[in-house]
Parts: sequence; structure tokens; C-alpha cells
Amino acid sequence: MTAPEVLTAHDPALAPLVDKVLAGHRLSFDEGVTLFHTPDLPTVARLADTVRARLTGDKTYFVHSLRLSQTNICYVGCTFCGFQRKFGEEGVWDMELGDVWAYVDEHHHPDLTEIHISSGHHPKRPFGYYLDLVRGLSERGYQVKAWTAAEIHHFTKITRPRMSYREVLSELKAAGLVALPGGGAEIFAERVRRRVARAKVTAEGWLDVHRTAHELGLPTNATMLYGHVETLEDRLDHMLRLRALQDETGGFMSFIPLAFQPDNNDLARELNKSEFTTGLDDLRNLAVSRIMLDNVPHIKGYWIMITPELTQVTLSAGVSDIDGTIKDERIAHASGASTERGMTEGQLVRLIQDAGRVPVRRDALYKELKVFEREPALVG
Ligand code: V47
Repeated sequence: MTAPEVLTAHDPALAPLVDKVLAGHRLSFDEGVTLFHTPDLPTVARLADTVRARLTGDKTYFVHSLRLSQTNICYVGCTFCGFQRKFGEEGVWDMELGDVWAYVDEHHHPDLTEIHISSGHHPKRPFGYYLDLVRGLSERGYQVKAWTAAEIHHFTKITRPRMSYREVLSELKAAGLVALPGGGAEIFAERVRRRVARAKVTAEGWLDVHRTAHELGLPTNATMLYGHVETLEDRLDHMLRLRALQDETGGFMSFIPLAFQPDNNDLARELNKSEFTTGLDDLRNLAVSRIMLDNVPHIKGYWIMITPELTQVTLSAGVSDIDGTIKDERIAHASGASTERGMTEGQLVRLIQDAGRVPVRRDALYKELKVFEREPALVG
């Protein structure tokens, strides 16, 4: 299923944007606003699909992965987060290294490739614990994609004398770290960040961690938490700051919009919000991301937060990666995610094939491990 290179916009305001994108040109902030406001969502989706097809053809990627959140102890207090706990609170956990090895053994599968770690800002664990954790998992043969830029920032604060981003990342890399996940970005716009993630790494700090990682040869991802108090302009500002950094370094592998999960967190209570983002907002947001972030290889549809069913639809609106098996997601589920905590490879393959795409199992760095070609139809 190859997207057509001829596209007729029904909204006249879209026509010049379509021509520009088809000619391989980049859209401006104001043109991004038009993409968000036009009633002609089908054209936006088809345009995103065309961009996606040029970049990845018919392939849709996934990884055989395990989520690991070694602790939910966190003293940062982001208002959107239902995952964080303080010492002694109900539902708290804090794994010793032995617990981590047992957890990973429990979830082992011969095809398990990536361990994706994201957790809380623990005030007491020394930096050496994190190095040992990465080393131990790498020695067991897993690719470790670990800790958001917010946590990397936290590691610099717990070291004495205080280490720089470069020193922390270099030591983690030497211990075996292969990539950084994209969490902790939330929304860069200061007004929103102050409201939802006041004590977290600043936008500049987040970008600086990723810049440093890229300079050290560690590829990373980027996320954006949307569907709460941000404006559409804030979303575009966020995307364009990432696009500018990607122009500098080329180190981002994928961009992952994260739909706000509105349960068990202060922000949901403050906004009196219990409804999830709507499917069309999720779809449009992914399509606009694909068109605006013309230099990022993949847009990831995060089925955990937007459901597998909608994720399948987004494969026709710019998405070329659907994360993976995950097995034991905890952050989104702590804030009310209604999906399963993991999916099997068979389920992912079916979802992709039924959308007319070719599933590709990849590793953490997008090396292709298995292409699921369709069986030729039997004749006679
Ligand atoms: O850092 C927390 C966000 C992130 C909520 O890099 C919330 O491949 C929505 O970073 N509603 C963790 N979002 C998830 C993450 C991620 C997910 C998938 C792929 C990758 C990747 C990274 O989730 C956190 C925070 O930004 N988050 N609470 C919430 N209530």
C-alpha cells in the first residue's frame, strides 16, 4: 500500500502546504497551526502518510521489549503523574539489584532484545547502583535503553562532586547503555512546564542532555505529553525545538506523542478531567508530528496510551513504529491507562499486517531483526 504522491486538499488553506510538502520543503510554525486547525483532517492524514511512505516504505517497526521501572519512589511531584510514591506510602516499590535480575528472568523470552527503563527520582540511591544495573543487564545480553533526560539530570544532582551530563552519560555508556528513551520532555513551553512539572529538569536542560547524548554517540527518542493544559501552539513550539536540535545532531530515532492519562493524578483532579484525549486529536497530533518533524526517522504510535485499535488506524497517518511487546507497563497504568500492560509479538504482527503493512521486528537501534513477509497465497 503505497501512498499517492498526488493529493487534492478540500480546504483551500491546505493546498499550498500540500504542494510544499510534496516538493520536499519544510513547513513553518504558522503552517503547522493550519494543520492543527483545518477541518480537512483526511488530507492532513494522507499527507503524513505520504511523508511516512517516503521514509520507510511499507515497513512498520516494533521491538521485543520489557519495561522496567525499578522504583516508583520520586520526590519531583509532577502533577500529571499517578506513578510517583514517597517512602512508606501504599503501593511503593524499590528494587535491589537482585530483585531486578529476578524480574528480568521472570519476563525473559528468547527474542527479548531491549530493556527500556524509566522510573522515579530516588533521593537515596547512589549513582553506582545505576551503573551496576546497566552493566548487569548488558552482561545478560540485553540492549539497555535507559533513563529519561530528567533522570540523567537527577543523577548529576546526587553525585559529589557534582558530575556533568557528559560525565554521567559517558559512564553509563561505558557500562553498556545503548540509547536513551524520550520521556520527561512533557511540554517545553515555560508557562505549562511550570504548572505541570515545576521541579523537573528545565526544557533547556532536557534538550542539553539529549544534545550531549548525541554528541557521545548515544541515540535517543523524544516525547511530548499532550491533552492537558497546553495549547496547539505549545505543541508546535515543542516539535520545532526538537526539529532544531535534530538539525544540529541527527541523534533522535523517533518521536512519541504521549496522550495524557487522566486518572489518579493531581492534574486530572485539578482540571476535573476524567476523559482521555479523543481519537481524532491523537490521530491529528501524530499526523502533524510526521509532517513537521521532517528530519526524525520515525513517529511512534504508543498503543499503551491510545489503544491498539487506534494505533492501527494511525499507520495510515504517519506512524511507522508501534513500540513493542512492553510486557509490564506501569507509568501509564498508574494514571488509568485502560489497555493491557503488554502485547504478544503475534498480536503486533496481526495489527500491522491487517493494516496492509509489513511488520519488522527491530532492535533498540532500529537494526532489522526479522521481516514478516506475507506467505504467498496458495493457488489450486
Ligand atoms: O516520562 C507520566 C509520561 C513518560 C503520564 O522513548 C505520562 O521509546 C501521559 O517516556 N499521561 C514515560 N504520560 C513513557 C515514555 C515513553 C513511552 C513510550 C516510548 C518511549 C521511548 C518513551 O510518560 C514519562 C512522562 O513523560 N507520563 N505520566 C500521564 N498521566
